Formats: sequence, C-alpha cells, structure tokens
Amino acid sequence: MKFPADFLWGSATSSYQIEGAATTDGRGKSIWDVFCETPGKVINADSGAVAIDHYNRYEQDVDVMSSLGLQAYRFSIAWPRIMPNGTGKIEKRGLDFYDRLVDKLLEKGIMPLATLYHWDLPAELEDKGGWTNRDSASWFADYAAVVHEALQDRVKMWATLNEPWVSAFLGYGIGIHAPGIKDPAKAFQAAHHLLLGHGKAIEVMRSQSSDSSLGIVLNMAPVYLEGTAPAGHPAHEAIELQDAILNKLWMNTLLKGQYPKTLINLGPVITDSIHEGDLAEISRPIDWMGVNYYQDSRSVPDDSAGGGVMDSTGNGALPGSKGVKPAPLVGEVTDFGWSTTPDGLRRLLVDMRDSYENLPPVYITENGAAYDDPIVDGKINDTRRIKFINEHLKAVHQAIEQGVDVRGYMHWSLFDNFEWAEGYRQRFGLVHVDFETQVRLPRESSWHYARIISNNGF
Ligand code: IFM
Repeated sequence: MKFPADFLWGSATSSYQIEGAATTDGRGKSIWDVFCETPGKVINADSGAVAIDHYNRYEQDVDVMSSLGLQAYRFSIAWPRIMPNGTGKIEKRGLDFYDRLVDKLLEKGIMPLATLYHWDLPAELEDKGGWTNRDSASWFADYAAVVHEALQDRVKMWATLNEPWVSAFLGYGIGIHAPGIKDPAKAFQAAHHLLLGHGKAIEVMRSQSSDSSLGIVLNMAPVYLEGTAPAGHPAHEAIELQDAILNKLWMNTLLKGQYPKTLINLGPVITDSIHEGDLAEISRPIDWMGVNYYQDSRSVPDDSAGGGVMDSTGNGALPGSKGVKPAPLVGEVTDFGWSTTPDGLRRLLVDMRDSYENLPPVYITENGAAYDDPIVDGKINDTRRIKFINEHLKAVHQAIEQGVDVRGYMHWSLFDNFEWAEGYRQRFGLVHVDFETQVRLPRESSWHYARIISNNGF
C-alpha cells in the first residue's frame, strides 16, 4: 500500500501544549493561562506553564523529529509571545524563538507548517470580548501580518486557525475550554469572527507573498444517527443541527460563501453578526484545507425529556443535542473514552470531495489517539496506537484511491503534552515524555511510523 510519490509525512503539536516558558522573553498571558489558574477548570489544576519545556529544548526535539524521518512538522505560534497585549507592541524575542525553530527544522530538512492560532488568545483581548468582539478579526489579521512577514521567506505553508469549532463552541458555548463562557449565542458570534479573521489574514498574507501556501485546519467528522427514530422525532433536527455546526458552518462559508440554511433559519443569533461583504472575505480562495479527524459523531435517539438546553447556571449541552444522546462506544476505545471509527475518515474525505467542487488539496493535519501503555524494560509497546495509525492510514489510502486529493498526513501528536481541560492525563504522543524529568522516550509506534514514512506506505 503505497502513497503518492510526493505525499507529505509529518507530525503536529501546538504552542501552549508543549512550549512552557510561560513568562520567558516577554510572553504575555493567554486565555489558557487565565483558565488554568481558575479553580476547577483543568484536571489536577494542571497548566501549560512548563509543559514539556519545548521552548528551551526545541533543538533536542527537532533531533527527535529528524531521527524519525519526519518530512514536515506542524507547530503553532503563540500570539502572546509575538504581541503580549494582543495588539500593538511586538516582542522581538518571541519572533526570534520561531526564527530559531524554523532554521533548525530547515537545517534538518524538515518542512515547517505554521498554524497562526491554536487557541492561545492574548488575555487582554478577552477583556475586550475576545472572539465575540467583531474587532477580533482585524486583531488577528494584524498579528498574522507580523508573523508572516517575519517568517515567510522560510515558512511556505501556513494555516490560519486550528479547529475554530473548538474555539467557538467549547470556549464560548459550553465553557469547558478557555475562556470558559457558556452562552451559545456568543459561540455563534465567535464562530463568525473567527471565520472573518481567517479571511482577513488570508488577504494580508497573500499581499505579502505570492508563494505562501495558505489554508485553514478544521476538525470535522461524519455526523449521524444510529438506530431509528420516527418521523418528527427531535433526533432528526438535532443531527441536522450538529452537522451544520460541526461541518457545514465552516465548509459552506469557506468554500461556497454561504451559511448553511439550517443555521440561517435560527435567525438573528446568526444573521446579526453577518455584515455585508463578510462572506466574500471569508471565502477568499485558499490553497489547501486541513482536516483533523478523531472519531465520528454518532448519536442514538433519546426519548427522555430535556436535553439540548442550557440550565439557569449556563450548564448544558451544545446546540443540537436535544432528542439524542451519544451512541455506545465502538472500536478500540481510547483512554479519553473516544471510539475508533477509521472508516469515518474515508467517508468524510469522499463526502467533502462530492459536496464541494472547489475543494482544494486536503492534508490530514491531525489524527491520533490517547493510549498510556507502560514502560517495560525501557520500551513502550503501544500496539493500540500502531493499530490506530494503520487503520486510519488505510482509510486515507482508500480515499485517495477513490479520487480524493489528499496530499499528506500529520500524526497528533509528536510528544505527550498538555491536553487542555484534561491536563496531562491524556497521552497522545508518538514520543513519551516524563513530565517530571522531561526525558523523551520514543514509543514503538514512533518507529513504526518512521518505517511507514521511509517506505511511503506499508
Ligand atoms: O490536543 C488536541 C489538539 O490541540 C487539537 N485537536 C485535538 C487534540 C486532541 O484532543
């Protein structure tokens, strides 16, 4: 099973999850620093303050990448390192770090793929409403311009946002991520401004360089009902709404310049944010699209009363959960309690190709699983991760055979790291990290992945 000759093999991380050095070289606070300091928000009151100290150990970490034969490394840039207050003053020492990282990657023949925003919004911007403030789109474009200008001579592949669904709906909708706001209306506002920020950033980066390859990274999955529900059951509406929020909100606006009808039908909660010209900005052509895939979104009908609404304290469910509940887990369930549904990745890719005729080339920008196998005699034989990789790569290969233009695969994650509200207890790395000693130990899956890379397949 061979992949196309120029298929790009890599692995991914993000700034707050690995860098640590939270107060070094003038870095400002991000919404995640604030969230982690808030009691009860993150398991064990963990934070990314030290993480895996990549800021100080990046050279050793690039050597690890090189030993695995990675062709590309997807990392994100911490906005609060570049502009500690979010706007205005530029912190040169922050830019210098990414400069050094990029040079080291290139020295080792590894292509840098930079993501501009992986959830670490400067905290001062949240004081002004964060992504619910329409100005956030311009704040982001200004920041993008600074970073792109500094690195575009050596970084040729750029993503604007990572998983804006998570920023909007987990951050502002149900509040399990920073900034911890529980207001679905704000989630929709944030979603629109994230998209607008993406469009503005694309425009400014294009004007700076014509040879940057520009894209966005979305977390998406097939959304469906298992079992049957009679016509008129709220489950049908719930599934349509979930699909609209997880997939179509992003794909339709970015590639068709339209909001999905299901969302427009929600009325002012959506339409109030949309100003004339916004959709033209959002749908500016992009060169590639990143897909982060973990598991399908599977539900079964739920006949119990309630569900899908916020209670008076703001606790509750995402829009689109009334009349459904999660389907029983399937496959090799991960430590996170996620199903494994590899064929969903193939289905998602084929469906994207069939639904969007202007779909640009696709990269799998994240895919991985949390499995914490023990160290035995200095080795970690993580057979479940190896199986996960094999099954998902087969799905990608089948999608390519079925005509989808998939150009690369980045495994999530290269290293164990800070897994957001889950703290350090979910281990996604190809490489194990001892969080006390900072010792890196490649798991067996990393050598397995290295062999796949060197064979360009199996
Ligand atoms: O760790 C995250 C990453 O930051 C974004 N995508 C999903 C991963 C696993 O939850």
